[in-house]
Amino acid sequence: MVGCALGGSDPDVVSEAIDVPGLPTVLLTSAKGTTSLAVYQANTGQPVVVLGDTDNDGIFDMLTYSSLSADGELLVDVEDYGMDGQPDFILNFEKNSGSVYYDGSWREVRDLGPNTPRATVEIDGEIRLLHDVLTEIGRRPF
Ligand SMILES: [Ca+2]
Repeated sequence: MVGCALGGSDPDVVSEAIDVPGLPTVLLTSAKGTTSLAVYQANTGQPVVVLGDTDNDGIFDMLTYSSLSADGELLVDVEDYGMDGQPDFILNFEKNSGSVYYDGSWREVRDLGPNTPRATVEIDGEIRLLHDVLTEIGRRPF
């Protein structure tokens, strides 16, 4: 079944879903200057793959994919900014570890945990907030 108008009462949100029982759900959403195409795990509704057009120029420029357990628990999350084939940020929830690809090499994320907004990365001897480093290398909110 193809559905539409999932944006609810917000006129700035337009969504189109392909939702077939027993199969992953595909949802195309345009909202607030960004567009995304997402595939969700069939039984849990957790996102598996998200393609993002973060500046709404009609070109997808961000890829996020996740490894999930059968019950939808997030195991690994990978983000590629610019969709250049080089992953930029990896979180491994089983190992409670993360890495950022910065200036040609992988840097370990520090201070992961329940207070993830305070996570940091050491860049050339300087301890920087993870959020700031990800923004610098191309992560865009969407
Ligand atoms: Ca990349």
